[in-house]
Amino acid sequence: RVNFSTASILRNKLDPEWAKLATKECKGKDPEKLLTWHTLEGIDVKPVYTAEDTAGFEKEIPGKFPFTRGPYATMYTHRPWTIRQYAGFSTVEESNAFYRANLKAGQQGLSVAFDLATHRGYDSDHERVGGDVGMAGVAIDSVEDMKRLFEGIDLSKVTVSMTMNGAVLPVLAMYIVSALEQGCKYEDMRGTIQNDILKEFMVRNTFIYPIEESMRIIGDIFKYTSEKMKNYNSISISGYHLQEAGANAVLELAYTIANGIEYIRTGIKSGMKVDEFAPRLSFFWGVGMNFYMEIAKMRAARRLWATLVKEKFNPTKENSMRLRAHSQTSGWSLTEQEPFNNVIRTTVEAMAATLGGTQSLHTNALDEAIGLPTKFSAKIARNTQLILQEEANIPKVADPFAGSYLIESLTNSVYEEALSIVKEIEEMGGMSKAVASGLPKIKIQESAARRQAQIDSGKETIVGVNKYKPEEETTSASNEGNSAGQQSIEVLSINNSEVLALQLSKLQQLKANRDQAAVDRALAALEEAAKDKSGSQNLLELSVVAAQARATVGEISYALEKVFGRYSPPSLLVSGTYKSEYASSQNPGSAQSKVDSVISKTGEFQEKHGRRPRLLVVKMGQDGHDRGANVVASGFADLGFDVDVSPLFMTPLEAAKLAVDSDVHAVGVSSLAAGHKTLVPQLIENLKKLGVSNILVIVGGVIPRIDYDFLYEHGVAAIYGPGTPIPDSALDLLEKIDKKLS
Ligand code: 3CP
Repeated sequence: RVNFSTASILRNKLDPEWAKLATKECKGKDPEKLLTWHTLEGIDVKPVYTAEDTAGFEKEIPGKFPFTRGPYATMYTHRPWTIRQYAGFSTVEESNAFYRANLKAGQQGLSVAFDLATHRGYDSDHERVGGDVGMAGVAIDSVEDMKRLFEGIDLSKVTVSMTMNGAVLPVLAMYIVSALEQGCKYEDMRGTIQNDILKEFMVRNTFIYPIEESMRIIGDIFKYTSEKMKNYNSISISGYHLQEAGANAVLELAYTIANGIEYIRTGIKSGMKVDEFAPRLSFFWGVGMNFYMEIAKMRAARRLWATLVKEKFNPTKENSMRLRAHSQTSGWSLTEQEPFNNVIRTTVEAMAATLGGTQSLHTNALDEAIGLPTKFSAKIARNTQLILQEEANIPKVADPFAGSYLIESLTNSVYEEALSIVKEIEEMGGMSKAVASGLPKIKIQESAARRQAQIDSGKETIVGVNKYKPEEETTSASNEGNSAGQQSIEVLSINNSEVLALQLSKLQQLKANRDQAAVDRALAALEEAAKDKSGSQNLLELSVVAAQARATVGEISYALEKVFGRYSPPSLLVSGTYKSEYASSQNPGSAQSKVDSVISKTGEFQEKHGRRPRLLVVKMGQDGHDRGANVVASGFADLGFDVDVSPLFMTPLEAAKLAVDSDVHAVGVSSLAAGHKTLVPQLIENLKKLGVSNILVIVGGVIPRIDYDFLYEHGVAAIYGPGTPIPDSALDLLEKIDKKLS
């Protein structure tokens, strides 16, 4: 295949003939210095590639080890990628209607989004989840909900992916029971369960149990599905969330592959041979705006996985080494400002994903930085894929970028860089140990802070946000249409209290009509099996029995929680990265930067008030998306604020008490899961009840503009939407605190 050492040497050289021409065009300046692109991944991309850059590469074909060119020989020429849009909101009735309409309109597979209460293993009536029920996904409490979710959808024909990790046992069990009660046989159940808990500990935070116990659950799922559900993908090892949390392409790739290796070890530890389960491991990539890099990443990923699985586990089946992946265009790349630009971004990203050879794809809707997709925006997102499949002829050729001097060379560089990170993790004893040490989380946070600094300083362009800002903004408005003369787009809003009331009445009904003794027996059996450290009883098998008896998500999760405990992560924060990256992103000799001016203002504040401005950044409800919160917290700290970060999953009362105990000037709420209208007013109410009137509450994250007035009326001091540079929000907050104190 590749002669890496030759490739590495060649990579840094420019073709001499070209260099001569370029020097002339660049008027004597060194073209290498002038034009080389230093990527966030630490790779230097040259301005031009020639045959020299691919010298030493062996010829490869798709469908054959090491699968750089694709897992199948014919790729899309035989079967295009699956158009699989991720969706779920409100009640099972509403989500079911949405799925059926989408399937009718050209969508080919389902991908279910569950609400955060379900993710964290709570029933809708649990005291910690009120604001989350039905908001960022569909609410599921029992197998009756699950059956209704798939009513009229033949589970032996439509492949269903479920994004579920923490509460994977009850949710997968309920899916299995729903399929069986529909008449679907085990071997006809086709689909994917995300089930990737390691990345939850790194970034996404919807874990329930500690690492070791969570890995035992994964082993049980591999075992059960490999015996009974042979066509079911037992895991979706996810880089997507790492990218969304700020990882660059190389970090995303390396950590995902290292997670995959750890999962193979988990399967072997639970008594299987690698070939019994590895063919059904699947992957999931985020695809952002870094077009060439994303294509190279997907090609390098297949080669890296195949090579490492072969080397470490010596499988006999080719399929054990074949990496198949779903991809999602980047939610992070979407902007609240000028949301129609997001259609273009998503198209570019979808092209990278398909040219990179994805098996299945979700394209984001244009309004996802603002709120939940509407029917209108979902249609455009789906049509983006249909147009690529049926108008643009992308499926007509397998791996069309093969042989490109740039892409082959970049594939090689990404491979090498990622391999060295995988080795680092392996030297730590594998990913479970690395995760426990906190290293991957910190590395990803650093990468996120660096990127934010590049955007805030203008080094990285976001059209319509930090460059080419329009005079008249397009913004979200009410469903009725325009407001204040601005162009507006519709946003979907969910009535949380209606969904909650419906779920509560369904739960009551379920509990009144089931055989309670059978439920108690099933839950007791689960608890006993959890206690048995030898793991002789399969926890998924017992969860299926409990789901059949109509035990709820919360009850099944709690039976295990009683034994395993509920994991609470330590708070980790990077320091100094934002400030130093901002400084190095600036043009040399430019005037005092915004960062320096905020730092001197926080210094003046300290002199005037005797202490630094103090901010508590909080995450409330079950929303564990903490990239924004962490980036803001470390950015504000670099600007001279004292910053506290709350534990995840606070109730509004707990957050208010923490703010008072920490004696802060302001509480910054980060909300990405649509819980703001319930949770923020409750926080302010609780602060008042605690007798505090001088703590400002500010809000950031995904907040639709139509909710701004509602939040201001409830006492919010400021809202900083996506795209607000950190120095701007810091300065604004500083002035507001100063005014309040004066
Ligand atoms: C495909 N097939 C082929 C060919 N192409 N056969 C011959 N020649 C070809 N060229 C066959 C396959 O072998 C397979 O059959 C069948 O066709 C389907 O193809 P596939 O590649 O397996 O495609 P699909 O069923 O769509 O499965 C794709 C993967 C799956 C494997 C990636 O895991 C998947 O769908 N994942 C989706 C994950 C997802 O939706 N995640 C959403 C996360 P056999 O099965 O018989 O082999 S959303 C998270 C959002 C953010 C958040 O968390 O908040």
